[in-house]
Amino acid sequence: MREQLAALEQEALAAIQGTENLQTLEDLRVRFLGKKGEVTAILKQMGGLSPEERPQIGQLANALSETLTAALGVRREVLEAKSLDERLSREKLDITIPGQRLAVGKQHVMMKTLDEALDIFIGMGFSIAEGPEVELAANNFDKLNIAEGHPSRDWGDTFYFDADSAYALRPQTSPVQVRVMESQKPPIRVVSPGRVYRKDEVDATHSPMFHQIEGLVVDKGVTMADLKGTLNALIGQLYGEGTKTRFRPHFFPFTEPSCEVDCQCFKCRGAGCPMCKGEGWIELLGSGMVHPNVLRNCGIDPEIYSGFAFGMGLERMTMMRYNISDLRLIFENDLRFLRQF
Ligand code: 2NL
Repeated sequence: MREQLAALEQEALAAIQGTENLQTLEDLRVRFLGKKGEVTAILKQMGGLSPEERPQIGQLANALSETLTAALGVRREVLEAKSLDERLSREKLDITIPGQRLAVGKQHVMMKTLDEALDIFIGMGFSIAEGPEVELAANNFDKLNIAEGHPSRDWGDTFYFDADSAYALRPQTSPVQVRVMESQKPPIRVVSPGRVYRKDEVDATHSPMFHQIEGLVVDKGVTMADLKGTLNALIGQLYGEGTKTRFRPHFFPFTEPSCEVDCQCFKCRGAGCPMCKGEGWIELLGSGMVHPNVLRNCGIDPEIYSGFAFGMGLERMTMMRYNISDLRLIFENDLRFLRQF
């Protein structure tokens, strides 16, 4: 039995030294020291030994166990270090390779105009309201006092979704304000920015999709003076304090009275130039006192409340501010153009 143990030690140590990977090393541990391992097998035969020999052999067997455990541990450390070295050299980073430059985007030129305008409105106490781009004809037209048969309801002008003309892409953001009036009590002070859609052919000044900001104020005792004061303040902040304005009578179905608002040409100061087509004035927006029918349609009593509203196109404003000659440039997303702003 002594010889058996000695032979086993030789064999096991050689195998442990000779192994090159951690899995084989674990297999060896099981083979020699496991519950059904070879050392255990020898110990189980000790029943046949004499009482004098039994403790001696037992001691030898235990010593062999310890020797092998130690040898396995040493080998494990060696192999683990080796495998770590291999991984480190395989995964080595070459920090001299040039990095990939991140393409940093920037705000779109029209959103700059929008942010600027919204800042001014927020400064005057307005909040911002948004709503769906696919709207009920009721909100797009009926409640805004735009009667059946009005040209803007025509299939040639509006993008409808169904044969009954019940749903359409909103042709202005007024329906957002209809929703505000139906869901909030006066005083109301909101602006609604967003995309609007009309069946226009694309050219230098038209696009079937464009952006608008509309504004609405409803309270007791709101008059045309509030409209003028608010819009003059807006134009003063947009184009410089003291910019002259002109309120021309106009017609909209949803306001009465209505007016279009011009400012004195900021390029020629009124003398007449290509910018204002020799007029000396530039048309900026449409506005008016909210029609009593509109207030009533939205659940507000026109005997108690009055209001004013206005709407303006963002593309035109952007084109004037940044001297852009063709509206299509704004939507073509040519980075050479967009990076300028
Ligand atoms: C334009 C100018 C305008 C409004 C929009 C409005 C909204 C409600 C009630 C009354 Cl909820 N009016 N919006 C008023 C005047 C002008 O837009 O040139 N539109 C074609």
